[in-house]
Amino acid sequence: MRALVLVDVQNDFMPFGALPVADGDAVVPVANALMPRFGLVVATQDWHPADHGSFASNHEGAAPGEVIDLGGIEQVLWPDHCVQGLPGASFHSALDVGGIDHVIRKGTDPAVDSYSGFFDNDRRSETGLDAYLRERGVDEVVVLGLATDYCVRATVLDAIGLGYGVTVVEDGCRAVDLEAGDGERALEEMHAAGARIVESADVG
Ligand code: VGL
Ligand code: ZN
Repeated sequence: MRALVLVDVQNDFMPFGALPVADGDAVVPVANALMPRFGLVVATQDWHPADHGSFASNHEGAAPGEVIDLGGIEQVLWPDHCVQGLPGASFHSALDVGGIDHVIRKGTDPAVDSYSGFFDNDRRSETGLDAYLRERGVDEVVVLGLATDYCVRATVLDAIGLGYGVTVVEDGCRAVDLEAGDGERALEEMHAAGARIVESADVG
């Protein structure tokens, strides 16, 4: 049994958002086209409290893009984004949210970030995604969304580690590319770890 996993298709990751991903809105029609082909569709939603430790604004003198130590883990600092209940945290208005069966909210603990849809970055807490999928007999996930080099990458690597068969829909992903090539390197890393990388036209 396979499931489609839509990663963080939220306003703040769109070109008009607070943490803009170039061409991020291009993933929306890809998601909409694939959803009807899946019996189960799960979406992750970055869902931060305003005092989240990944926000540069919560660290005196810090700027977005800097890397700090947050609870013993390297943390890139970001502009405030996906604040719980604010418009930036909503799914893109053109996303067919009626096709989503379940939403997993992550990044809710101010002390630790959660790029992966499965675990916080410190791996101490689970989001419930693994249990949700297992209860429904899912053994294969098809993943797309934002951003290739952060939340898609982390979700895919964790899914592989948890034993799922994983396919990444390349044209359904876009990267932050803080450093040029980060998105490409993330795709190579996911492939090397065992993910299949395909185009949406090749998803059966
Ligand atoms: C993400 C940076 C910060 C993502 C979330 O969805 O890839 N990136 N928070
Ligand atoms: Zn975030």
